[in-house]
Amino acid sequence: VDARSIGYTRVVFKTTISLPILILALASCSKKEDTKKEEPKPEPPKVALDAQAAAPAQPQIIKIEGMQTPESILFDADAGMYLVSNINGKPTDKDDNGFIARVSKMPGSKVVDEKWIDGAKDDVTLNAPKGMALLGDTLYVADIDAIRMFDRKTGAPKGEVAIKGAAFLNDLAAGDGVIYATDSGLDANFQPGDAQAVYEIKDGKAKALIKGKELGAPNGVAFRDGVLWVNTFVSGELYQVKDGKREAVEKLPKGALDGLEILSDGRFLVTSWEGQTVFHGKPGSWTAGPTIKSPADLGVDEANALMLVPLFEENRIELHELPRVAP
Ligand SMILES: [Ca+2]
Ligand SMILES: [Ca+2]
Repeated sequence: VDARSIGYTRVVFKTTISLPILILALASCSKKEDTKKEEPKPEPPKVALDAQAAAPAQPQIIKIEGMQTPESILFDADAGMYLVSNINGKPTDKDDNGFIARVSKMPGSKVVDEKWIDGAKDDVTLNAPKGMALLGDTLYVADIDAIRMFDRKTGAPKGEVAIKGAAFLNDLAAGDGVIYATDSGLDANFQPGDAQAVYEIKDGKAKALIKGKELGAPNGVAFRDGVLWVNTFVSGELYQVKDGKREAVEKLPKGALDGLEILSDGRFLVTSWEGQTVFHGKPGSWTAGPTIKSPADLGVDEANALMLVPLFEENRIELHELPRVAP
């Protein structure tokens, strides 16, 4: 468990910077008062101070190990928990061994319940959990060809919505009283087929908003200001789904897109396996962020200015500082 707990580099960094500045301030104060009576006090260690002041602020990365093919992270702010979906095996295998881990939010993030929801239990079915969304008291989890529901507080199973013809349900997003779901339509060899779709789930029923081979393998989905956004794993595109059509289609600088989040200030975050990064910006204007290998479906904790990234092929999650807004 100790290996999963994390450090406080940010706090240490701030402390080392502030101490010499404090000494300098005290030294200069006393110098003004005492110049007539005493000899000048020794200069503070100027070289050391300059060296510390010149040190660049290192981006803080918190790594939490112990995951098993993590695909998605969702911040449940009410619970103060980062939920991590763990496929634990292949993303298309119905092996009923997937699980949802609960990681306490920052500061002091650590795994508090590794298998909070556990497919290995008899009363829980969870094969290869991927995207998640919260709506009311319910946690929704995409799982190959079904969307499973759980009690948001206890994790107890609450049923499922099976989607006929679904092959690779991937990400979920909550809208106005509905859940949106992507189906990447990938087979076991990651080839996209007929099942590609974007669904709306309402009152326990799924309806395809758009479906077909030309969708580029829809992956991340986000809903903001009445607009439904989707990114794609195979074609590397971002687009809106509107009235059964793709609109405002654009390619990002790199492909194999996975996670999609829209921040409260309107900026988009898009993870790219090909770019090994998180792109941030707005449609038409993208900047690459930190290097992250196999970055899957990220979450955000805006109060702590963090993006929460599962490293699909590394069995860990990383918490990175949110990109700052350009001055
Ligand atoms: Ca089970
Ligand atoms: Ca995904």
